[in-house]
Amino acid sequence: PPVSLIGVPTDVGAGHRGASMGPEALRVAGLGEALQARGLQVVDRGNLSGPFNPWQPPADGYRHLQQVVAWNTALMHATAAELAAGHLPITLGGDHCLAVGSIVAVAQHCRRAGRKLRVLWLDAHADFNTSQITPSGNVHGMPVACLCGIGPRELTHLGGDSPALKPDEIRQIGIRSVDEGERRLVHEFGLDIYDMRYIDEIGMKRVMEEALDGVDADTHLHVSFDVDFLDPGIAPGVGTTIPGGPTYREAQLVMEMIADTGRMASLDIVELNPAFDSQNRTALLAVDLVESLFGKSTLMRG
Ligand code: DIR
Ligand code: MN
Ligand code: MN
Ligand code: MN
Repeated sequence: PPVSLIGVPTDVGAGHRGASMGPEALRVAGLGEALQARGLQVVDRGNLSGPFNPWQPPADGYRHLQQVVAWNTALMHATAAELAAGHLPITLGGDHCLAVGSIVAVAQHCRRAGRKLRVLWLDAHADFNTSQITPSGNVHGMPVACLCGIGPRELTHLGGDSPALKPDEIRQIGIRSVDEGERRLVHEFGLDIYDMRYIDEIGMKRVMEEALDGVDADTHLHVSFDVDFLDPGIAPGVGTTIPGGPTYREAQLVMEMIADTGRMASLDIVELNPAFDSQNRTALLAVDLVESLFGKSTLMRG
């Protein structure tokens, strides 16, 4: 299907400024051209607009909740429109709070079409905090919890019904930073977390086989790619680097194995922060990996 790029230039959910520059950095790194070179039809919808970042401390456990809701509402509608048109939407973030809006739209699209949904959450973090347990108040640490029904009503019910997502529809890969209260909550909800230790022990190939198990012709696969998933040595351009992430080769394998399923139908690229990058190298790496996600490989299919 045609691919639609949706720029969402905001950092209202993050603890550092700069992810708002992510969409343009991805464009400058050649994302659109790279996808076209894969033979895809690419439509760049430009950037959504929304409130500026007021840079306030958290209130009642949330930073900038009203602004987060505004951006997510806009993204939910934009994503729904692309899916309804049969396009494959790519969210160009922006911080990871945006996955609430994109995934609520994807989940509704799947429910209506009677399709199964599988979300792959590539991240250093579990993003399963709540206002009670968050160490920061930053909503980019909360989107998975919101999607699973816990969080502020404006986000848990963004699309009307809640929860948007059942815990058994998501697989988290690359996780290596989970806050104390968050750890209890992910166990309580039974989230499937392939953390770095598990990846070290059984290897990325088997991890991906497990994470993709059950994905079939009837499955809508959504990939939520937080760029801090990658090892900071290769991807310094993010706000919250955590050491010990996947290597270049491991990350390529993740993307190639997702491409092999042929089922990816929507994608978020989030948390890229050009203010922490050098010479746009992290954006260039993200583009390289997204090419693999869309089927580029050394020997097969050109
Ligand atoms: C941390 C950081 N767990 C928090 N989360 C980040 O503030 O909730 N997620 N950076 O991507
Ligand atoms: Mn994240
Ligand atoms: Mn993260
Ligand atoms: Mn679909």
